[in-house]
Formats: sequence, C-alpha cells, structure tokens
Amino acid sequence: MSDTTLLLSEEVREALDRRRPVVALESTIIAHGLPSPRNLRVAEELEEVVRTAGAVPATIAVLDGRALVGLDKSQLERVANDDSVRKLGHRDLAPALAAGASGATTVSATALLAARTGLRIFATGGLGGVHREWTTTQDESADLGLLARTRITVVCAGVKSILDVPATLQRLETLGVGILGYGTEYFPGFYLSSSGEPVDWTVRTPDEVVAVMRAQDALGGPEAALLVANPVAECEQLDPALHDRVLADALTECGERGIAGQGVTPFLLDYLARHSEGASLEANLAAVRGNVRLAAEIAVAWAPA
Ligand code: PSU
Ligand code: MN
Repeated sequence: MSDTTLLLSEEVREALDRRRPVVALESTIIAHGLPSPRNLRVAEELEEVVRTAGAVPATIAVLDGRALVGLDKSQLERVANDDSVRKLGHRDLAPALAAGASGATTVSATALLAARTGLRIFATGGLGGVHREWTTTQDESADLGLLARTRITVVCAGVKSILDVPATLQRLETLGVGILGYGTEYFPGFYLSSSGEPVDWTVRTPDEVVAVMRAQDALGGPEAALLVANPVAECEQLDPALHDRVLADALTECGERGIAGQGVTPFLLDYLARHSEGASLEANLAAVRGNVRLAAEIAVAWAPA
C-alpha cells in the first residue's frame, strides 16, 4: 500500500524499525461495541495496558480515506464520538479509502491492515462467527474467512456468545484456523469463562504461544491465523443464568425488529448491556483487558531480545 493509503503513527513506525513489541487493537469495539462516553476511556485504558506490559499499542481505524495504524488522542476521540464513523469489514476498506470515508475496523479489517503493516499480534474481545440464524440468514462474520488467509495471532475470549459457538468452531476447523486454549481445556464463552466446548490444544505461557507461532512459520503452508483463546476469569464472568435469559430476549427482539447485516452484533451487545444492568459490559471489558494484557506479553516474548 502506498504511504498515503496506510499511515503509521511515528510511535508505531519507530517500534517496527527497532523491532520492538507492538500490539494491534481494533476500533469497532470502541465505535460500535461499547456505549459512549465509556468507550473512549476504555480505548485509552487498553492502550495503557499495552504500554505497561512493555509494548506499543497500534489502534487501527480509517479516517478521511486513510488507513491509520496507531491513533493520536484526537483521532481516538473521533473514532469514539463521531456518529458518522462507519463499521468497516475488510471488504469495505477499498470503497472507504476511495470515498475518503471514515470507519472503525472490525477484526477482519484490522487483521488485514495489521498484517500489511507487519504486525503479528492483535487483541480483541470476541471474534465474529456463525450466527444462530445461519440456516435462514447465512450470516457468518467475515472475520472467519479473513483469518483463514492471514498470518496473525489473535488473542480473544473466544467468539461472541450471541453466536452459534459449536458451528463457529466447526467453521474454524474447516478453514484451518488454529486454536490454543490459554490455560484452559475449554473454548471460552466471551462473557462466560467457558462455552462448554473443548479445545484440542492448551498452552499456559506466552513463550508457548510464541513457540507455536515459530512452528507455523517454519512449516510454511497456508497463511492462516492463530487464535489464542483466553477466558475471562470466573470471578469476572457474567452470571450464566442471567446471560442465557437476556440473550434469548435479545435474539427474539433482534428478529422482531428485522435487524440484519452489520447491525446485528452491535444491537445484541447493546441489548445485553442494557438488560443486564451493565453486567455484560463489565464482563466484556474484563475479557478485553485480559486479552490486551496477554497480547502484550506475547508481543514481548515474540520480539527479538
Ligand atoms: N469484540 C467485542 N466487541 C465488539 C467486537 C469484538 O468485545 O464489538 C466487534 C469486532 O470488531 C468483530 C465484530 O469483528 O464485532 C463482528 O461483527 P460482525 O458479526 O458484524 O462481523
Ligand atoms: Mn454479520
């Protein structure tokens, strides 16, 4: 990509030049996944978590037709507060750049831009995946297909529990996306510590994750991502009974209102937060914080000494 299309902040450019650890962060969670004004504070807090762990944060978004890797304070504020900031999956990047548009990047768009920049480690909350209504809507997040073709390590709390988790795991298997349970034999459930679904591989330290990344590279083959599935601590998870009850209502309401496409995930996340008195939001934030911290530790272990 040309210099005017993909713009690195000075801090990120310098970190890359010096081969210092960098963690990519997405912006859809800020613009469309969390309520304002909390979203801006969270965005700033997450960058601080990365710095405290000894790495450089690279929050990614598109502003005025430019893909930015590393945002300054006013750019972060725009992503958080400007209602005209759209939601961009990877297929939306080219039209947005051509139109001079602004948008927050989802996991798929962030992973693409991060990989193009040469970043290898990326933290988010929960990935998109196969929606429960898939047989009628065919709604499967573009996150999955993009991650099947992109060499990046994504630290996540599994996939969002609003999804059909077993179906999403099957798709990830078909697509050849590797999954490591971090300190767990079970795939995390986003708001919940466990989805109840087993994982095939468990690691317990950042060095073990790095060893898998090195083996991926040594092996060659398809450029698939590696998912590090990091559960929210049990003491910080959403009460499972409350989760199931409010989610059932949310899915009904989503169907009744005819919400479709890009609107589904933000609607469900917002519904859960409002109808759990904010408890789902706290669990979501706890998961994201944990993922960002772990991603920074992996980035430090991955960087040359
Ligand atoms: N994780 C969160 N909150 C979010 C997301 C992830 O804790 O809002 C975002 C990510 O950007 C992910 C997107 O890519 O939700 C999935 O949207 P969709 O289902 O429309 O692909
Ligand atoms: Mn979708």
